[in-house]
Amino acid sequence: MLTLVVLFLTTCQLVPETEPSARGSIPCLPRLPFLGSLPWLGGGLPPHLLFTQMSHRYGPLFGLYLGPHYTVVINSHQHAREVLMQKGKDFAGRPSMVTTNLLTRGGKDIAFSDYTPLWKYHRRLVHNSFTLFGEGTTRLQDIVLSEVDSLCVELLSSEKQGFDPSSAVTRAVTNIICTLVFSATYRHGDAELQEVIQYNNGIVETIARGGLVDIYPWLKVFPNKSLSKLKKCITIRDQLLTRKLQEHKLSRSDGDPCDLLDALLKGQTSGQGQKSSESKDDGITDDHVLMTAAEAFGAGVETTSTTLLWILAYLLHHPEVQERVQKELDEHVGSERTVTISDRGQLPYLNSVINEGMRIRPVSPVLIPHTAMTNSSIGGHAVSQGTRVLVNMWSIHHDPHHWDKPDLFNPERFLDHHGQQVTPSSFLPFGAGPRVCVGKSLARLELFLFLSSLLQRMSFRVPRGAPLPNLQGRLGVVLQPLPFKVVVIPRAGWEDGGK
Ligand code: STR
Repeated sequence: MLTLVVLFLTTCQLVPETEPSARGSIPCLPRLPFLGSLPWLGGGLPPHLLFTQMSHRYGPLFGLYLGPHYTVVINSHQHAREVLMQKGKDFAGRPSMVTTNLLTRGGKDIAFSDYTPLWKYHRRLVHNSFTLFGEGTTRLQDIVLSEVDSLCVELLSSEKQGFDPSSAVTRAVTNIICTLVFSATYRHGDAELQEVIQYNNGIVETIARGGLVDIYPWLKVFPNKSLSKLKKCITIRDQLLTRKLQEHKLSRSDGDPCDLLDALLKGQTSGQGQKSSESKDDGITDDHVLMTAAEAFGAGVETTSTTLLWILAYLLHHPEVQERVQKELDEHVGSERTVTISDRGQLPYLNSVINEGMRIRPVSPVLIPHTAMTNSSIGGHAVSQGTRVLVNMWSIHHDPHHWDKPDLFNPERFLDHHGQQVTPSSFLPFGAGPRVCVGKSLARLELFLFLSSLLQRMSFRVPRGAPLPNLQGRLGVVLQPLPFKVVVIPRAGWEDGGK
């Protein structure tokens, strides 16, 4: 055994430096032929913690080989800003991966598709369709508020001994996305809504990013339980969405688009969406429309519901924070009316609680991998085209040089001495630059409306004798809290569920 280890360690010194320009002087983990640095990445820690630990040894910027793929890991906000913003275009590419190719029909979506002119047009369409709901109308807010109301009623009539809030929260958030994507609103327990929730869960369970097939694509020829479950869920998803797409095609009108599917169908036949005869590109195809809708679910449901649950978990640990939010709500809104988005400026403490939740438990602790589209540099070190770049948001959000006691839940770090909101430069929960989250403003709107109404109408406590929620979390496709139970206590005026 010892000889093996020694052999192991000596061979890694012998690996010839085949890509000196790509390595530059960025410190790099040892590596072996074929395996790359994988033998040094064991130990069972999830990637965000492993990379944070390594940054203590190698510095905030280091390289490693995921099998054959040279990958740079970024752990400081300066380098993150350089890669995402200053040189955003240089690093806006995405690697091609087996699981995400399956999920998106080879990159016909927004999040995982490589950076091309068609992608830019496609992204703009989606972005515009969100603002179409928001700007100048209160439609988006009405959709969210109606789900918030039902969620409050459901929670207020829930089991008095304590219950797990996650399915109610997921259902509410899923319903919002259903309305935005294909104008369906489901009643509690609807079979189709249940189907959506189920296939989504299946995908979430099986797709956990960074699996071995994404490093060695040839592994996909071997039977693989989770890959086949993933395929099954994708088939169910595609059937449902194809049906919705057909319905939309039949009922199209010339007026303003009423949902995301409608907006994409309209975008297909105008501008760059059209198939151009001189180039190879097919414009926005039906596949693009389907994959965008599918992604809106995955991205819109997992992230928002997880963030809400993290914030609830922290509020259970910090009842004083919960009380202070409620005090702020009582002072500025009261209990006589619904909180609306126009109250956002008046509720700096609540906004800080939301920010602190996203800082301390970012749903995406390591951002989706970027790739260098051209030869470029990071922190003055040369980085060659094709290099993969991982931004470790976890270590940026827990950097002790920028955050005092980073492991402490303390919303006040987002307030200045006058109680005004501030946004520290080490806070990038949605990423930044050309690949910044498309759903950012929708997400912020939802988080605000959900938390303000929930805390206006009820208080959350740990059930008698139950433990406080575990704050460690579990990394699947996003960083999730482990299941926990709450008791809901109606606040004055909300004892019967609603007014
Ligand atoms: C969740 C499961 C699913 O059904 C579809 C998707 C596609 C979009 C993914 C989403 C996933 C997980 C969270 C992601 C999102 C795109 C942006 C978001 C990765 C896999 C984050 O970056 C947090």
